[in-house]
Amino acid sequence: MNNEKNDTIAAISTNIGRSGIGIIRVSGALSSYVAQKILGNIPKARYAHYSSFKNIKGIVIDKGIAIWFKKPNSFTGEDLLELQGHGSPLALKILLKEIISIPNIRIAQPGEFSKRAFLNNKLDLTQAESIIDFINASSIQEIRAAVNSLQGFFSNFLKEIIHLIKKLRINLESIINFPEEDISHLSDQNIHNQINSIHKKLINLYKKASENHLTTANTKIVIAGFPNAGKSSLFNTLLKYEAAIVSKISGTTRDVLRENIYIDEKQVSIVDTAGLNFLSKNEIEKIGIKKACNEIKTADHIFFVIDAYTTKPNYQIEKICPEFSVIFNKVPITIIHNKIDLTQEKEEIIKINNRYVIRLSTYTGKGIKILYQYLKKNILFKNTNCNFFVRERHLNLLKKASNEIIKAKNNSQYNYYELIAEDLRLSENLLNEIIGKHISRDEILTDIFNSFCIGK
Ligand SMILES: Nc1nc2c(ncn2[C@@H]2O[C@H](COP(=O)(O)OP(=O)(O)O)[C@@H](O)[C@H]2O)c(=O)[nH]1
Ligand SMILES: [Mg+2]
Repeated sequence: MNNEKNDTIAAISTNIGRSGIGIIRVSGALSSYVAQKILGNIPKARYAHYSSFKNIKGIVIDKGIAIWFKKPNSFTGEDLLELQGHGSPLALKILLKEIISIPNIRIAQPGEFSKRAFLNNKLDLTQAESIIDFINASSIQEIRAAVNSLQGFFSNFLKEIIHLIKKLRINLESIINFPEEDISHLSDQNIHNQINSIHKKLINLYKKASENHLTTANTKIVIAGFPNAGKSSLFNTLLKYEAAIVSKISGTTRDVLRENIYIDEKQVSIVDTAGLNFLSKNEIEKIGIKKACNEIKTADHIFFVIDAYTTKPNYQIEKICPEFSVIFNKVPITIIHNKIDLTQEKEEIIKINNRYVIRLSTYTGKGIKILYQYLKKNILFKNTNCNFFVRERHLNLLKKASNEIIKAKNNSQYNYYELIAEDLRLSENLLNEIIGKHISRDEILTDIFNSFCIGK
């Protein structure tokens, strides 16, 4: 992204396409000059003015509402002019062309309005990120989470922990710098306890954040299992059409099939895979199994399908599938005990060995309702009061900050005050990086704001 922070920028902020209204935003020191040129005056701040939008020659291009925001009381914190014209893509482009023909005014980069809002302390970084999450939200839950993040839910948790770390650091600095002074220093036990309590808070936040990450991200469910268990039948059932070939012939599904479905407006990616026939000698089948393994490794959740008729009710899939025991410990699994029409078992959901097992039949449809309910309640919307929007970047930094606190905890056992202070300082910096404090590295900001659309 451009470093020219002082440029005045302009962009069409609404979707390009025919619509009722189209908005152009101009932000920066020359916005007032743009207002003079296009409207003939600088409108009273924060009032809606019905005006003519004219080109440099004084010819009217459009008529609409102009709103003038005087800095710092604007979205970007700069002087900002908003022109709400008719939603004609052509008229908007002509108007924008007029604006950027004024010297020192250029088209905004993607996300540059939000970046300026962040740089001018109008938003912290998690709040700025939540704007794009809000725009991209694919479910009501995600909208709620993004709004909460925008209101500062996540950053408030972080700020509380940062405050505790800072307070403790100040105390430690006083012990390090004035050990002999007659000041009442914290006891070693107290230091240890405070670090413990900070660590607990960080772990809780990380846990909450990871849950939110899963509930808000596009969840990928991989259907896996042995050949002929009914994986493709389940895939088709969830898709509500015959996308995958179903047959009695073992090894029918060779390639990975991937489709998106919507459940209560939340997008879920469903993946059908080849049966895990590890003894296969067939080269193509072997490639399919390798592909299946890659999908399993990157799943948010696995539906492991078992043929109730041929497979004994042995739900310890780690034992029947030792190749995957490591992955199965990491990715949550639900056992789909399929073909109950053949075994006369009843449709139900039970918990065996701490894992849910759903007995159903893709053939008769029995138990499918239970599966949907489970999917919604336990996988997609398990945290319905989903507090905030979490990104991979946040989770990584939280994890790193937590690791520094663990080091501080260890060092506190030996009263290594200097080392503890340093660990705390690093942890504090990492947490600050989440909310964007002390971020000076332009690439990070560029990465983040580049995912925005132009005009935002
Ligand atoms: N009786 C019965 N047969 C099923 C059921 N689900 C799948 N099948 C049959 O099992 C065979 C294998 O199904 P398929 O979905 O291709 O299994 P995959 O190899 O795991 O993908 C096919 O003949 C299906 O018709 C079920 O619930 N009941
Ligand atoms: Mg199949």
